[in-house]
Formats: sequence, structure tokens, C-alpha cells
Amino acid sequence: MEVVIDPVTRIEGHHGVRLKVEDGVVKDAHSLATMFRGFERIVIGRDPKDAPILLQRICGVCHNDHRLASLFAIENAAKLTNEWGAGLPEPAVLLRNAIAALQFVFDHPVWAYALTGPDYCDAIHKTGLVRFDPIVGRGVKEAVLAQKRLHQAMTYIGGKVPHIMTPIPGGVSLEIDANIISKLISIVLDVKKWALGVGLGKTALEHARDVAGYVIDDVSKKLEKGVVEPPNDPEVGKGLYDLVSLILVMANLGLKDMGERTPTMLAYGFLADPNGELFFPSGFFNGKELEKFDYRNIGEDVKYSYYDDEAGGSYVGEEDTRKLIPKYGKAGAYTWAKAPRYKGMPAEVGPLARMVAKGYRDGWEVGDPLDLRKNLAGGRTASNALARNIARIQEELVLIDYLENLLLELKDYAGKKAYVKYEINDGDGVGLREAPRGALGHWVKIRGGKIENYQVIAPTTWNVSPRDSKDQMGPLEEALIGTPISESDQWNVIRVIHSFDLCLACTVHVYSEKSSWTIKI
Ligand code: NFE
Repeated sequence: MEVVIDPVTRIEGHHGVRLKVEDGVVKDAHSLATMFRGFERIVIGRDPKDAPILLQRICGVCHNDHRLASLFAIENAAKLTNEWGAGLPEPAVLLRNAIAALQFVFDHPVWAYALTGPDYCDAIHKTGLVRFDPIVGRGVKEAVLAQKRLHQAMTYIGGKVPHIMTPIPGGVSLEIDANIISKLISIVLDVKKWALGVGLGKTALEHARDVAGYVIDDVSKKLEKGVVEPPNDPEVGKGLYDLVSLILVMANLGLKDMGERTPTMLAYGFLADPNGELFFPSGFFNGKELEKFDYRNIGEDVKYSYYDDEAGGSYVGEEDTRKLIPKYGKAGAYTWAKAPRYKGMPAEVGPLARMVAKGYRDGWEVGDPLDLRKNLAGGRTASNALARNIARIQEELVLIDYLENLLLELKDYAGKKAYVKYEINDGDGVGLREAPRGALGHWVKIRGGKIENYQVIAPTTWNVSPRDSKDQMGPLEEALIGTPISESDQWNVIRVIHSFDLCLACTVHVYSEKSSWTIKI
């Protein structure tokens, strides 16, 4: 039978899935982005310095990510910076990194507590693991209080939230003030205490290893005996340790391999220091090994998207934005998302892809709870819902450490200039970074002081991608195949979808229930 879940809830934006179900499992899946988004068209013909302000409105969640990606692209076109934003005065690079990391540390708990957490509520009771109740009760309250503090911190250096205002073309409209940085450090230490649920004796990274170790040592062994219990530590049971419960509940439900797909994964890299060294490296895992990343391999296919067939291209930087013409009702098409491809292949983006790229470069220092390294080297998949959930939790902890160190470093730059004045008339630029949901890229062509062409690929576009001209499914579509589903229980499908933490607002703006129409722009 066909099962349609539309809208999918507890995501950002508008999404649906159309599933073919046989013998209680998903046999085929179509991922539906149900809104059109025309932001790239909006900036054509404008002053490039307007683009970051307009394009950050793509999303109220990752507003700073789009603002920064757009700034990177126009500063790159002006030959001030590389594609990752390195090249500006040091305080500007570091302040932008602090804003970005604060956003990540804010955003992952939204996913954990508000978006996917409730997927596991009934399972918590079914498996008898009621100690995990924090996810739906006390934990949510504590997470909201921690998030309030993180937004205060972002406001100190971003001006306001959402839609921060201080990063501007050429740097940041703010000098580093030692008192403000001290306030930020105190907030981050409070958040760290919340996240770890214990004293501050260990780094968050050490805790991340503990989390990873706990999963390796205990879950697989204890699963053989039956039920997996939470860590037996009186201090555990607050903050992100609650999130370990997601992993444990999944394991207890026997969902270890759910949401699996061919492990093609892409990371653009993120958090360049003033010398250009990336804290999160770039890389493309082609299903067998990690390849060096080259953004010129990124193209977009529109065979199954509601756009004119000319709207795609083999290199996104050469696509013509004026050809982004909506064609609702196009034969065969089923979504407003395009199909981004790397060397012609679909690729999953997000914390798991970042952890894989970082693991290859840095020796899996954050722990390798699911034997990703062994699985990937052995040709087995390591891309599944459990791995995505673990990676997001680990990344939260890794970034709390990063923030703490960065803020201490920033104190030394008090009173130093964080801005360089420049003009741009002609140039092509690329802005690459990672947003919480994955790899984010902005591409711009500037002629005669105006934007001639602009392209954005948001992380969720990669993950909710439809099929392409070679009929290769998008990552979420493939991950849904094989998921158990019944008339009374569709939770597993939702759990798989939420493991990608989708944001359709970033992906696709105009909605109509009419069956056939064309938007005139
Ligand atoms: Ni709208 Fe976003 C993030 C970006 S979407 S939330 O993270 O960029 O995938």
C-alpha cells in the first residue's frame, strides 16, 4: 500500500514522504519538499552588501549561518578571503567563529529535546526505562534555560537573535570587549555544566569519549543480555547525558541498523582559524574512502524538481539563477528541492559526515562508538539513524570545548580592529561553511557593482534531495527503505527522518494548493 506522511512534523519547514509499503516495511520512498523558495532570485541586480542581510532571512534557525556564508562569498569575490572566510583581521574571524559555535551549541538541543526527543517517549515506557523521562520532562525545562543563556551570549556579540547584525562585509561591527567576553565565558561554563550534568573537572571532549565508550562497551554487550540500563553514575542524568538515553532506547528497541544507506558523505569544513586551518575539515566519503574535497564537483539535477529543466547544472557556480523558473506540475516532478550531487553522487551532510571527515584527519579523537572507521574501511555502511544521533550529541560536546578555548583566546584581542573597508565591482565568489544540519554553500557573480548571479545549496537540500537523471535516490529516500512500519505504528519512519534534523525553510516560499500553476517573478 501507499502511505503518505505529509506534513512531517517536528522539523523546520514543510516536508512530506510518500512510501510504498510491502509486508510491513518501506520498499520505496519519495521525499517531498512542499514549498517553493525564491531567495536567490531576490538578490539579483542588488548591491552585494545587501545579500547577507536578505539571505540570512532564508531561515530563522540558521540565520547566522546564511549571513556568514553570504559574507564569505562576497568577500571571496573581492579577493579578501578564501572560501572559508579566512583572510580578514584576526578578531573578525574569531568573533564570527564564536557566533557560529554558539549557534551550534544552541541548535543541537532543539533537535534533541523538541524535535526528535518526543519520538522516543512511548518507547521509554515500552522498554521500562523510565529513568529516561528527563527527555520529556525536567530535561526539556533545563535545556530551554540553557538555550536562553546561549541566546543572551549571541546577543552580546551578534546584536540580536535571530538575525544577528554585527557580521558585516569586511568583518564585524564590534570591537572585542574583555568584560563582554568574561560574561560569555561564564555563560559557556554554565552551559557546559548543564550539558555534562557533572562538575567541570573533565573537558567536554573527555565526556564525549566517555559517551562513546559507554555505547561501545555497554550497549552491544548488554544488549546480548537483554535490556540496556543507563550509566550507573549518581551525577549522570542531566543535560546531554539525557541524550544518551536516545541511543540506549534505540538500541533497546533493536533499531541499531535503522535508517541505513550507502555511506556517501560530504563535509565542506568549518571554523577556519585566522591562518585558514579548519577545525572541522572538509572531505567527501565516496562509500569506500575519504577523498579531498573540491567544490567544483558540486552540481544540481532538476529532473524530478518543479523547476524548468535548465535550472540545474554540472557546477552550481555556473548555474544561471534567472533560469530558476518554478514549474509546478512538471511531468514526473514531485518536489521543490533540487538534487545536489557531488561528482554525480548523492551525499549525506551533517554531524555524521563532519565526524567522519574529522575522524580521518584527527584520529577519531572524539571516539568511534559504532566502529565507523572499521565499517567504512571494510566496505560496510556506517550511515544510519543511530550513528547520526550519536554524532550530533558528540558534536555538541566537542563544540562546547571549542567555544571555551576560543573565548579565552578572544580576550587577548580586546580593543583590536575587527573590520577592513573594501569595495567590489566585479568578481566571482564562493562561501563555504557548515551549518548545524550540514554543509552550506553560497555562490555569487558580481558585475558592475551588482549581483548578476546567486546560488545557495542548504544542507537539507542535500539530505531531502529527490531522485536525479540517473534515478539515484536522495539520502533520506534511500535511508527510509527497509524501515518497519504498520498502520498503528509509524514512529520508526519519523525517527529516521528526524535523524537528519531537516530544515525545509532553508531548502525551498510560496505555497499553493492549486494543482498547476507557474509563478511569475
Ligand atoms: Ni533552516 Fe539550516 C541549518 C542551513 S538547513 S536550519 O543547519 O544552512 O539545512
